[in-house]
Amino acid sequence: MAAKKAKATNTVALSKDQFKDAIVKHLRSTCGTDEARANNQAWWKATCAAVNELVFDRLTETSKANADKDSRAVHYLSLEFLMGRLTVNNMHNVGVFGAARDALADLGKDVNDICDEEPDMALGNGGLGRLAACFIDSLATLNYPAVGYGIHYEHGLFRQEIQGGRQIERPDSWREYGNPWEICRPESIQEVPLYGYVETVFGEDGKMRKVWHAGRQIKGVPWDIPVVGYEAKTVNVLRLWESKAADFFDWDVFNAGGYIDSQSEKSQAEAVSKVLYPNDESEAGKELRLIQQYFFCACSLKDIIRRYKRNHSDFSQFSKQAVIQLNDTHPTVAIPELMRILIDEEGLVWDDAWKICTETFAYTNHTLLPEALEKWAVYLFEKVLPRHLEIIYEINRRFLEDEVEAKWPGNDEMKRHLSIIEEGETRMVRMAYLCVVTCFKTNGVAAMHSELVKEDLFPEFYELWPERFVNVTNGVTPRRWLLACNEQLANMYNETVGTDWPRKLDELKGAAKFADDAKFQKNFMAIKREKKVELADKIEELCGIKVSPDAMFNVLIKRLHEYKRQHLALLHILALYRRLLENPDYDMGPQVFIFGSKAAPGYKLAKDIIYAINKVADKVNNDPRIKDKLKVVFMPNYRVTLAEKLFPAGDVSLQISTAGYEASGTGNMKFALNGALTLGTMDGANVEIREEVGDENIFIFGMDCDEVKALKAAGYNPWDYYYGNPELKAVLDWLETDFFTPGAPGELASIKHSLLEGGDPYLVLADFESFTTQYTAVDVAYRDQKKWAKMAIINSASVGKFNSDRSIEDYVDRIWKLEKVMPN
Ligand code: CBF
Repeated sequence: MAAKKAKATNTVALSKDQFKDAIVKHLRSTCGTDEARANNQAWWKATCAAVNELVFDRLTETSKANADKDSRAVHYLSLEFLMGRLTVNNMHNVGVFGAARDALADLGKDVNDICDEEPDMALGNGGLGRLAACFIDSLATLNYPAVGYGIHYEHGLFRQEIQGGRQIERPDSWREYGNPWEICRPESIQEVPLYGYVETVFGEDGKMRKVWHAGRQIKGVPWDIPVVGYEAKTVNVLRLWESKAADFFDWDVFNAGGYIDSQSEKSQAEAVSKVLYPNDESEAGKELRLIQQYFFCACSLKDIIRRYKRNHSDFSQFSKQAVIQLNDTHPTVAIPELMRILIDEEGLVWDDAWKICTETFAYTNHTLLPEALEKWAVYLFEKVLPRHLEIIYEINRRFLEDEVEAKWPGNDEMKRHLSIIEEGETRMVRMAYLCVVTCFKTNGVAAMHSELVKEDLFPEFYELWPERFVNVTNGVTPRRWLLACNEQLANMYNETVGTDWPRKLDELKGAAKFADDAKFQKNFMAIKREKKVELADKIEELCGIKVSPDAMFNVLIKRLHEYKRQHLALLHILALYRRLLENPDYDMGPQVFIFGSKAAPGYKLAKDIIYAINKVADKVNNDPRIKDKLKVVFMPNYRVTLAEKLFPAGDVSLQISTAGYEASGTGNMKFALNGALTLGTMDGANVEIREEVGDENIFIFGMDCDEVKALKAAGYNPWDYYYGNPELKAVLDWLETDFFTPGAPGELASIKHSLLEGGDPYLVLADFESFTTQYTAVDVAYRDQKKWAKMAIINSASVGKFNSDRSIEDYVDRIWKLEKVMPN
């Protein structure tokens, strides 16, 4: 066991003693302290510096190999990279976790305490940003040439505090005291123009040219985060752009006494990379957001072109060398920017520039929600990016006059419908249309979602270009989401199926044959219990609530949104509570409901739901009448680091979105991998999880997508459900009383109103009965621990498909067409 355990986490790259020497050396030479005086911050930084000795070597080798081979690379443009912490992940990937842990132990330090010093790099909102982080991990692991491009936000997603049950947002400062993982590259600074006007000029050859006279320039300073492949030679780069004033301090104004004004240019420029917009699934609608998008696209394109020009004197090979993946519509402005560079700066004619763009860009759609499909007001574009608007108009004119006219001759209504410019009181640029019109591939993120992208979102575009639409089902990296966060289960799998599974997750299948084995079941459930004990301790530390690890842990962790239906779970909790109050012997096993979620600061109902969960929790957890059979926990400040404790400890994974609304979900995959059973709707990747684990090992409830559409078409009336189900009526009415908010009746009423007067847009009431019924089945199944163990093992062993390495191979095969550069 011991030998296998060592290999489990590492191929040894440094011995314990070498690592010890490296840490001690860096305490002195990097941190300016020594073993006797260093605090944990310094120990952490010295440990990172020791790891970086290996990382930086590989980084240099990788960039040299890529340059020498002039390899085709993918450029993943994303406004969000939700990286979490890097230390443990990098130690595992580079092969020194065991050595580092033992070296620190010898030096009297606990690896967990040291790694706890690292703030989360929370440069993303949720699923989309975390997916980007998993993808760059997999690209490096698979040795594919890739660069991630994003923004070096000064403040990542806000830190959530809960005060009196309500969410309070606090700024997140992830690099206040320096971050050992990033390298500033001033040699690659870029200038970005903004505002101004466009002039038409005629050259001596009589040819017309457009010249954009920018009103402002800002500077993009690149910070590189090394992305370390697991047991791989590749270390790729995540390049994040920080905005600075081009000439940041105006001495003339300062000398003339304008102390404040001299700083204003600087502040305006720095505002661009100051904060991540905390709106998940919805457009921020701010000029600053458009500037953010353009800023990082412009910097990244200049960077890509600079690298391309090292080996090429014209653009004929550009699309063979570079593929640019647009992660959602956020980086769409890269399209007119590349057109502008090619035509205005490089002198290409329109057709040649357009051909390059249509062969270079690909687009991933992550949602069908209309409010998340970005549209920018034409007037805003005109103000901030006047030349880009002209280019978009021309793309649109050619698209409508050539392609739409050819397919639907004389059909003006169709032209209006498909136009990249939406007419109306405020004319808008439809960014998703611009993507689909340009990109050689458009993909959805789960099989069902990709079908809906074709059928419901872009049906006419699909009719025009069926070959452009593909699916790539999401995945998660098993290195972070099993190996690093659940060492106990990882070791058990090493014993059972060998140590290749962190790369080849399908190998876990080998464990399924032990699903009936009593000893295996016992060990598997003992590990689950250990993780639940760890979580219970964390819950007590953070929330002051005692929960029993023997209760069934139901976990719902994701951004707060009505379509994700946290309030459906809340109604069910109220129903259980009511049943227990009416009959203290009501037959149910002890249950804990655990929530973790951030609400966008301006999303009132989402914040009300957080408040309601906390108020219900206060009451339920302190009610002696129900004898601890039910507990409710809201864990504050849900983020990657907390997720790493929650996924391994869950028994039931709640994936309860309205069918047709969750594009994929990735938490569902992480839970199943760690042996939780899904209670979910036929939505997103739940559908594919069910295919993998089998119908008998998952709990599906509620309407499917067709039923949702049919009910909406027939005219959904939530009052029918309210009056038709006395329990539902009772719990909704309960929210209006002051039972949960003594002395303040009506504080929770907004939830009821949204579900009745508000029309219940996500059909919570329609699915309530099916949900509670299926929950009874879950409870019964859980109480048969042998049966449950079998189901949990099958879940964990069967989800090899959801390895993000597989997703990346699908992207390579269907879209990117890359070749590996570094050897395996
Ligand atoms: O594809 C990754 C994830 O993206 C979202 O989070 C998004 O921001 N649109 C979706 O909501 C998830 O379903 C999806 O898994």
